[in-house]
Amino acid sequence: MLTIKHQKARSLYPTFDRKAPGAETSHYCPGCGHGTVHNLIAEAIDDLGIQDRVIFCSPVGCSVFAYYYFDVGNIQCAHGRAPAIASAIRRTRDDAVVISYQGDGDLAGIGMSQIVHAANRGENITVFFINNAIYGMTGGQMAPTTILSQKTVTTPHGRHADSEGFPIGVAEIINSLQAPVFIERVSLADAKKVMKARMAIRKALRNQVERKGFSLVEVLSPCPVNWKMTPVAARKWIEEALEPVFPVGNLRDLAKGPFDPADRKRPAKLSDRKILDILGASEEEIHTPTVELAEEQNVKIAGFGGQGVLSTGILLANCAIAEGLRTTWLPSYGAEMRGGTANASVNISAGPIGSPIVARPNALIAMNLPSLDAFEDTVKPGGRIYVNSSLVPRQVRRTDVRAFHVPVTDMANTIGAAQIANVILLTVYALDTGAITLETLRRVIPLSLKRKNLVDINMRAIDAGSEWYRQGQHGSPLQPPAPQKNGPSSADLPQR
Ligand SMILES: Cc1ncc(C[n+]2csc(CCOP(=O)(O)OP(=O)(O)O)c2C)c(N)n1
Ligand code: SF4
Repeated sequence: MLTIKHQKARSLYPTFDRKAPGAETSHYCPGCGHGTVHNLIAEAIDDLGIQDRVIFCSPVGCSVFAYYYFDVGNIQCAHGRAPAIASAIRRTRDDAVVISYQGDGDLAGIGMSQIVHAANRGENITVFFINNAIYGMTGGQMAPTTILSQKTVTTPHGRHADSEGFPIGVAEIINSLQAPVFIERVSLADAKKVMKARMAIRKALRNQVERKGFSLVEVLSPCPVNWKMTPVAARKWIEEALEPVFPVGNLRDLAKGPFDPADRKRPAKLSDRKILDILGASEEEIHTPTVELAEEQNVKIAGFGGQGVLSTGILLANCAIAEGLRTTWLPSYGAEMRGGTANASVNISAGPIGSPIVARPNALIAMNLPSLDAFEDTVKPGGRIYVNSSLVPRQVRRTDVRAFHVPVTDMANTIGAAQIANVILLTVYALDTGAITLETLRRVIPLSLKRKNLVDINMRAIDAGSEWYRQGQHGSPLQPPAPQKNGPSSADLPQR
C-alpha cells in the first residue's frame, strides 16, 4: 500500500520557540499568503539540500519575523534594504544561498531603488516579492501595487490614477533591465497556481545554486484582513481583480534562452596581492603592526559639517592601516553638508573588528559643543575626551575620564587656516594614546591631501599639537567615578 507522509519542512523549526516556547502556529492571519510562500520556500530549501547555506534576509512588514520560522541563517533588514544586504552577503560568502524576501511596501515603496540596482547589477541572489497590493503590517495603507479603485485606509474612495498614480508592475520593471536571468509572476489564487508558484520558487533558488544570476519571483498573495474579505473571497479577488492588472507567467528565463549566463563577464575578485600592489605595500608592512596598542581604540570624532570630522576619521583610519593595524571607518552625516552635525566612528585593533559601530567610545574628539553634549555620556569610564575648547565654552563634566581642553581653532587661526584644527586635536590624541605615531601621521597626510600646497600647514598643525602636549597641558587627572546615588551613573546611560 502506498503511504503518503505529510510532514513539515526540515528548514522550518518544529516549534516556533522564538515566537513563544512551544508555539506551533505562526503570527500570520488566517488565509495570509506569507505562510503559504514560507512553506514553498522551505520545501525547496530541503529538496535542494541547502539548509545550512541559506541566509534569509527578512524585511520590515508582516514577514519581519520570518526568522521565527526558518531554521536557516537569518538577518532582519532595514526597510527596503534587503537587496543591498543580500548583495553584501553574496559578495563576501561565496557558498551562501541568499534570499531577499520582501513585501510590496518594502520592495516597491521605500526600497524601490535598492531592488532596481541589485537586479541591474545581476547579483546572484533570489528575491521573493510578496505582492498583496497593500501595506499589511501597518493596517492597510495604499501600496505602490494597490490597483485602481481599490479601497485602502489611505484611499478610502479607491485609488485614483490622477491623485495616486497607477499600480506599479515590479516584474515588468525588472524585466526592462538586462542583467536578471529569471523573472516570473505567480499567484496563490488556487491550488493549481500554488503548484506553479512552487516550481518558480524552486527554479529561482536553483538558479542561484548554479550561479546563474539574479532571479525574482513576484507572488500575488492574499491579505484577507486588510482587504476585508474572507480567505476564500480573497483568493477569488486575486484571480478576478489582481491578475488582470498583474498578469501571471514567466517574463524571462535566460537559462533556457539563447543567452548563456556563463558567458557573462563577472568582475574579477581582487587578490590580496593585487590590493597590496595598489597600496604599494609589502605583506609584512600590512600584517606586522608597527605600534603596540595598549587597548583597542573605539573613537568617535564629532563636530559641525565642514570642520573636517569625516576626513579626520579617514586620516586616522589610514594611519592605522599604515601602522599595520586593522581599522573601520563609519561616517554619519548630519542633515546639512555645512553647519549641520556630522560624526565618524573609527575602530582600530590588532585583531579582527566585529562591527564598525562605535556605541561606547573610549576616545571622543569633540570639535564643538553639540558634539560634547551628545557624546560625553557615551564615553567608557577610563576613556578620554579631546575637546576643541575654542568652541566649547564648558569643561568636560565626567570625572571618570581623562579630559583634554585644547583651543585648537584659535591655534589653527594663529597658524593661518581654521581647517587644520582637527589635525591639531588628532595629534594630541596620537601622542596621548600612542595608537598611531606622528611619523605615520606626517607620512599619510600628504597622501590624503588633494591640494598639495596644504601639506606644509598640516605639518605645522602637528608641530603645534605636539608643542601643546609637550608643555605638559595633557589632560585633567583621572578621578574615581562619583559614587552612585540613584540608579546608574551618567557613564551607564544608553547611547545617543
Ligand atoms: C523606515 C520605516 N518606514 C516606515 C515604517 C512603517 N512600516 C512598517 S511595515 C510597512 C509596510 C509593509 O508593507 P509591505 O512591505 O507591503 O509588507 P506586508 O506587511 O504587506 O507583508 C511600513 C510602511 C517602518 N517600519 N520603517
Ligand atoms: S495583515 Fe495581511 S499580510 Fe499581514 S499577516 Fe495579516 S493577512 Fe498577512
